[in-house]
Amino acid sequence: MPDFLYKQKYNMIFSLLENHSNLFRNSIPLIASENVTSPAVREAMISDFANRYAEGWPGERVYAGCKYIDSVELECMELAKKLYDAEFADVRAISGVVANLVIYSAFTQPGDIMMCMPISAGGHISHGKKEHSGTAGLVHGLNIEPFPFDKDNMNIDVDKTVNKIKKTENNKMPKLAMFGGSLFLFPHPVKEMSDILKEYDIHINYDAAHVAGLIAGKQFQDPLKEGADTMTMSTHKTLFGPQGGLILSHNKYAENIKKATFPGMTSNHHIHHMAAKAITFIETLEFGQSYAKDVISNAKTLAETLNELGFYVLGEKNGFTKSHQIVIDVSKYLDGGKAEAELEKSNIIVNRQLIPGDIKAGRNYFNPGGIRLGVSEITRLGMQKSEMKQIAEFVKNIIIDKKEPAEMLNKIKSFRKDFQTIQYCFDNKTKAYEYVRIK
Ligand code: DSN
Repeated sequence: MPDFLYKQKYNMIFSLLENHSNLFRNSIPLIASENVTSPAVREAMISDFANRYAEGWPGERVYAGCKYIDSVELECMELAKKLYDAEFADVRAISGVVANLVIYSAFTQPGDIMMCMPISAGGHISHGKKEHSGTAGLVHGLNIEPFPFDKDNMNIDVDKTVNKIKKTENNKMPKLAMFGGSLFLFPHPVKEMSDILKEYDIHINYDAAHVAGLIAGKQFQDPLKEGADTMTMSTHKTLFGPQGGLILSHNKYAENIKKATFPGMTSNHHIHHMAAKAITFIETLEFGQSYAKDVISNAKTLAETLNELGFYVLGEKNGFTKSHQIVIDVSKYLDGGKAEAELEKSNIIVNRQLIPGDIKAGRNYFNPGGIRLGVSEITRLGMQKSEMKQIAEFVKNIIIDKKEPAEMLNKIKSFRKDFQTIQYCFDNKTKAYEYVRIK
């Protein structure tokens, strides 16, 4: 290829990056697993930490040049422990999936059984079985036993789970119970089940990836106090940090976790993201409670309005949601994949969602019955009750009224103009989706 074409490609990549920022500046981002970071978190991510290695534990690194990295990491661990009122924090997992793999490696052997939410009812792929290429089965060789699920309550069925455990033969007893998941409307019954799980020597992990910011903001359950032995999470969903992972636990599990994290699951642990986690923990200690309250109240308003407008919103029996998520069964109008595509034409960004009953109805991940909406990002942009009502109306206009995408796109771009700054942070002079040029 002639050299000048490389420069064209180089420029093209940067234009695509700018186009992406422009798209999100003009969109209503409702992916429940996403959020936007503050300018402070972005600054930490482009620091020189991004170029360094710091394998091991602070003070015991296998490289020189780590004195400032060590100071930040020690601070980061202290902040994580304070935020989650935990005895031990390992801030090195580079994602929620890696954090879960650390738990699998530290507390189970390949061939052991893990009980968790079925993917068809909202379990995460990292909890999945080998046949589905799920991390637990494929990478660590765990066998998966689903928690019985109660569709009306949209939650784990406690009585059926307890019966199931009591009837299980000793050699088939799970070694690990994994709470949490991707579709996560209501707190999971950790408190209700921890005694029985402990009676059978089952390690309890709580995957807080989705609800980490709500737990930190003290507006959701507190898994470690309710009986979880360990808690894993990603750091970029309701917790508005960089993409990354975090593990919290009681002191007695610290050494197992440390070894499984390094050298087990990570070599370098993306030091710039570690620094950005520290900044996120400070922001969350300062602003997390009001943010989490606003997220949950926004989710409730959006769910109630969608319901009033004629949508079948799941979880009605328990008030639709107590988290950042809303799940709608759209199968009366079109499938979840098509709903996702229709909404995207007007810059409303959601994801299709398998919902209970889909597999029996012959649906799969490509054409599930539902869509999932999350309000973490739009709350961080300062949207409140009236905006939730307006967004519900937009969704209705597109899915039920089938209005022209071009007309909707204009309305949505204009609605979006007033929400360009990050809230719940110390410094926000750089706009939320500003493309920052430093080259
Ligand atoms: N798949 C993501 C979710 O949306 O839940 C998390 O990894």
